[in-house]
Amino acid sequence: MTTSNASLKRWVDDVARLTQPASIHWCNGSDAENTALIEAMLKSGDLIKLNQDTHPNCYLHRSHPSDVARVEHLTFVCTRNKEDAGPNNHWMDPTEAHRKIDGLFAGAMRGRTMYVIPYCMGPIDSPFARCGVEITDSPYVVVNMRLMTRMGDAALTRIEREDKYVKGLHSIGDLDPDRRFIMHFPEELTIKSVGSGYGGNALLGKKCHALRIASWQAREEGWLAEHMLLMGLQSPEGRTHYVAAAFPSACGKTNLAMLVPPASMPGWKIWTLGDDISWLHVDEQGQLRAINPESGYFGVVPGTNRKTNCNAYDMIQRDTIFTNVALTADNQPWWEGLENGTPVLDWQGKPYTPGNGPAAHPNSRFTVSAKQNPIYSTLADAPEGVPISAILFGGRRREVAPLVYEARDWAHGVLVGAGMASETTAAAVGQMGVVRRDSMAMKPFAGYNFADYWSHWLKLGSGANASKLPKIFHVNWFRQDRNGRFMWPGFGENLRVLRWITDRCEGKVPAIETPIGLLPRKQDLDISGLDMDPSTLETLLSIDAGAWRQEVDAISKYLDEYGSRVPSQLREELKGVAKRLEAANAA
Ligand code: SAT
Ligand code: MN
Repeated sequence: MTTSNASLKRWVDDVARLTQPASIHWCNGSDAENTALIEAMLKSGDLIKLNQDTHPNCYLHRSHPSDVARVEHLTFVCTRNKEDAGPNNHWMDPTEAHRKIDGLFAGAMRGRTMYVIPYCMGPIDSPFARCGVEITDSPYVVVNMRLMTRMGDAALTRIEREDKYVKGLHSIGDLDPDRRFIMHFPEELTIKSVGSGYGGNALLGKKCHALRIASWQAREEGWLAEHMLLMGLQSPEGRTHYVAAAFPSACGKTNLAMLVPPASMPGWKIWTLGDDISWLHVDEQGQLRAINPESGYFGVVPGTNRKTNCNAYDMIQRDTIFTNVALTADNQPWWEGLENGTPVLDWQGKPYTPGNGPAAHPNSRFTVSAKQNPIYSTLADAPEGVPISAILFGGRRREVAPLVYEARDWAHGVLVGAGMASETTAAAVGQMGVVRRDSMAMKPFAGYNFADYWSHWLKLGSGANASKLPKIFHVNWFRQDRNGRFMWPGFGENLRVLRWITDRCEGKVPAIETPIGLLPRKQDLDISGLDMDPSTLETLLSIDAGAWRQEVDAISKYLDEYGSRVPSQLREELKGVAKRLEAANAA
């Protein structure tokens, strides 16, 4: 097989000349192709068959022990002008970057098969979808891309029609971290990734395309590519609000998107559209709408069980690829937080000894088709997307950030998103639990200068129909008390907070004006049936003026790092918060 598209054919030929594969395979996305790839990987040891009685069609992949997460320090945005990449990105001159990485690609696929994967991010017939082609020497990448994107013949047909697509070149190379680079050339709509076979480093449709390159394209074309889950909240009266929510990696996006309503909220229904990425557009009526560009989930496994999230738990009992989980004696996947079973082999395949670290890697993952989600929204495939009522920003904050607050308006909401901070997690290599600024949860994913990105957000809001703009909220499920215990139960109980949010969207309840935004009145947040004393709720819904003055100073310093490109409107918004804090202090 090949293609009628001359530029694609030429690129594939060029790559083959550089990387020297033994053969070239054009992926059509069929079941037969998938089965053959899995068979081959079982033979080569790339995949291990899990217990087919308990977990039909489930497989385990163990990645190289040095290759278990995204590598932000090896991820580059290569723009002609360094300022365009901004202080939020590592930068390399594009000519230098191509030279360096092409050197690593030279002969990299010798003796291997080169797979050409045409894919579409978003419903195949959506005007908001965008296509790409990933070339890779990893069959694991192919079977994952088949779950995560609309991959194969239909995508190729669209690519041939449009003649515009993102080019992604990937090779696992020799997996040596010293020869590992994830490089983005947004001006050329090109990605080159070498030396890693893991998740976001290798499945180029995901973070590399749908966030870094797409955020760049989105600014040029007037839309937003965001690190946001997408969900519908249906009230017992049958009204559905769609919400997009940005949280950093491994902060519970998948769980929130698949939330199971608590017993205290009968009649509520949740519909999942996406768990990681949203592409947002203002439509002709000035309404913000969103699609999920992905078609599957690459979710964190540890902690998933019947109690925390039975939807997610049920979904991964079949047709799932597990990466870096542990194994029981009868070959069932095992991870920390699972209620039963005993691990005998850890994520590296070594005999498991308790007390010697976790059995499953903390960033172990499942890959599964979104269609397996029991609460998959029928609108997830709608080409026009869904109208957005509310945007949520949230991080992991032990202190300072209250359970929930509402921004005063769009511009203030942009400040709330820009000032977001969160403790780091196992999703990226590096120290864990350190608070860092993570604007809109896009620190690792914005493909251009954050200062320009904030301007773009502000501009998008001013160009939309103000009465139709979604409200913006900040939430924090992760507040801890003095003894380090979580103060809010999280998981399904988060719906109590989401209900307040939809009440606000419908203008049903008033809110309390504070210097940082609008907070719920205690009586409007239902905590019936929760084992929570009133003082805990008090703390969750109050603001510490001293801590917030420090927060404002920290955000101000953070904005300073971005110099003169920072939009003055954002600084004005921050000054507004500072002034209101002073006024409250004086009163
Ligand atoms: O490895 S991924 O980037 O796909 C997962 C994540 O960090 O969110
Ligand atoms: Mn993510």
